[in-house]
Amino acid sequence: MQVRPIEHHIWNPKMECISRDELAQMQSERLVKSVRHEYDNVKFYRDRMDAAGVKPEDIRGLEDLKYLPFMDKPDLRDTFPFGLLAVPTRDIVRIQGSSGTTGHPIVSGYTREDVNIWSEMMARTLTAAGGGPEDIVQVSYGLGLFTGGFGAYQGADTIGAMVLPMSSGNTQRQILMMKELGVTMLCCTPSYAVYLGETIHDMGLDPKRDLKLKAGCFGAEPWTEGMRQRIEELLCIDACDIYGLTEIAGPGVSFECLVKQGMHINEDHVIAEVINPATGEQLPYGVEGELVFTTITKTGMPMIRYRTHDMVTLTDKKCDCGRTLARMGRVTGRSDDMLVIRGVNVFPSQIESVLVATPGVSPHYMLIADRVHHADTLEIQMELAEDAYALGYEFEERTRQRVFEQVRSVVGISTKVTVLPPKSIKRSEGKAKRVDDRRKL
Ligand code: DLL
Repeated sequence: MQVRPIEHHIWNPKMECISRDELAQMQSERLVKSVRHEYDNVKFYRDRMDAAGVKPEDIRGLEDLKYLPFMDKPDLRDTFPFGLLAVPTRDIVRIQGSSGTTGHPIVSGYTREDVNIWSEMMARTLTAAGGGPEDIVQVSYGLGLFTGGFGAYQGADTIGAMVLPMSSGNTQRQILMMKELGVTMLCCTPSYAVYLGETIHDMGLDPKRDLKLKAGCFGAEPWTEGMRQRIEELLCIDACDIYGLTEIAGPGVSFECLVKQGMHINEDHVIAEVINPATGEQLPYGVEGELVFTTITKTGMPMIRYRTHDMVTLTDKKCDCGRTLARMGRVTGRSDDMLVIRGVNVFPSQIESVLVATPGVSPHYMLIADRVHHADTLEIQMELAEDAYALGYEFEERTRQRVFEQVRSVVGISTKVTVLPPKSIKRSEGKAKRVDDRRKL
């Protein structure tokens, strides 16, 4: 759904529309310089490179990136909190963090310049979604250690918009402020956007009549095209995808423009590679694999070949918006979030795309993996929308059967499909938790 005619605004045309050749040259120069800086200033990188037999002078440009060793989340835990800093702590002006999947916190330290670069990335992001000084931006990502809230705040501040730093939670109050202030842009997780949209309708409000929202930047968790459609219909806006991770900067590492065909990667600040997660081999554009980032302008806590475990496909084709920055498609899953059920790889996004395409089904769900008599089981807990639920048992049965068959045909496994009454699945105000793998207990 395109709510308004597209007008492409570009925050930094010089960088966002740079020629691919010029970009490669710039990335090469920045890589050489940053690898030298990291080798000289961070023991971790020195030890890793020495162990791999690579010297900083071996890295002469982009083509030599493949010789550098990978790093991964456990390296951040092992060096927690300051072991990866490339500058003295007095030069660090901010700490942000994330809980990670296993609960041990990881933190990233930012110099003043790192914060400025991140703000620029988010200024590009909001501009690409149609934002400008005339906008009122509601930040409903958590403001705290999580990068979502501060990132969106900094970006909106940089473009000169009016910022409403709500943070997450207190949904009724969020909606009241959205309405009374005439908020035009919303930043939160896609699952929270759906929840906000449903609550707006439950409160008897009509987004077209009562709100001034035009667009939103939604990310921090995987979502699907079907989910985009739901959000656009519920809130009557353009919903753009936005990606990032604490280790690299925060939100804004890549962002969608209103063409909505993949997220532009801020390649003047990071080098993106896609690798085969099993072998580490670099893959060409157009082939799905694990995304790996190397920072080339970050001075506080730089990252070399950081494995994200996010599965994506890249393209370097120029976008209709005029940007030349390579684009990444939706994150289709995480190499570590993938469930293996009776030997079949299952990504939660596959199930989500079935659910959102089934009439009467709400986009809230839970997947429960378990082991019964040594065999894996997967239960899909889903909800019907209020009006569909009112249709009664027969509709419920038909829908259950339909989801069961669709999942079997798309994913290739039989599941137990449980239909719950409307609003019984816990709503999230931040990142939604959608998988409960009880086999790990
Ligand atoms: O989630 C940063 C962020 C905040 C991005 C707000 C977008 C909006 P972390 O908490 O470190 O940082 O989590 C990073 O979240 O590796 C992905 O697995 C996932 N993720 C982030 N954005 C998306 C997205 C923030 N658009 C991890 N689609 C990443 C799918 C996403 N997954």
